[in-house]
Amino acid sequence: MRRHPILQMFAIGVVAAAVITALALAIDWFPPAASTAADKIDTLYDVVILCSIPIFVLVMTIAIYSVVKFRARPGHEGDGAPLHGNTQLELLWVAIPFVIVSALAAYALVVLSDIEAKEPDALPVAVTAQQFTWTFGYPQAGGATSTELVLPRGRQAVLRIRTRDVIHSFWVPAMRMKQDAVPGLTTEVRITPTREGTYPLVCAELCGAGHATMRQTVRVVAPERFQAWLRRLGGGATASRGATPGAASAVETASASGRS
Ligand SMILES: [Cu+2]
Repeated sequence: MRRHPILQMFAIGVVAAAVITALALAIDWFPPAASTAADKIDTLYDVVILCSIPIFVLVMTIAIYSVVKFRARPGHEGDGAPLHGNTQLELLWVAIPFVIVSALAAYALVVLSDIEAKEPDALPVAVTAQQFTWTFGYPQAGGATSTELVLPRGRQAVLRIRTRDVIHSFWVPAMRMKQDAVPGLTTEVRITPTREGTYPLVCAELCGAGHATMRQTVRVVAPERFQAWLRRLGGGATASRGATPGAASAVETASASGRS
């Protein structure tokens, strides 16, 4: 006895959705987590996978199955069955996506406000992007700069990002945080590193011929080692001050008056 084609179609769709969703959840999409935001963002991704992949697979199964199974047979030249709108069905397929998308937006908003929450003792770092390099200025070291972003473990850093030329994008995949550098604006991103180690920092916005080479590192160290590093950087700043006297003294004045 032949199974009903619609039932067969849904059975294939449900099995395919289950297999592909399980595969998508099993894949490690991101490098090991190195910030407080990482777990929250990974969970958000899993929820989005759970909501979107089954629907996508089910819709594609119905489309492909219908094309194969219900195609016009050779010699069949008659009209199809006359179809009119179905108000109930249309209301349903507008209402269900509306509820799903609204719920996801609300959840994402909660995660966003959570990972962007300000902490009072955040460490300020001035990030400067330019074709094709990143520079990191530390107000607490007299405005001295480094080509490596060094951060203490367990303390929130507030990175104020500016660009000297075009749009760039500051991205540390291990910390899951990304923020654009936009000409004329100072953008901000807050990161609380949780694990010591060295992580890639990449530019995530096509910014010119050397874009692919705009990669540096973030090094997360213990708080004591960070303070020692900061002192060394500040000590070495005297030598580099001659190069950019205006910039260095402006930062120094700011950090002297607002030292935390
Ligand atoms: Cu770039």
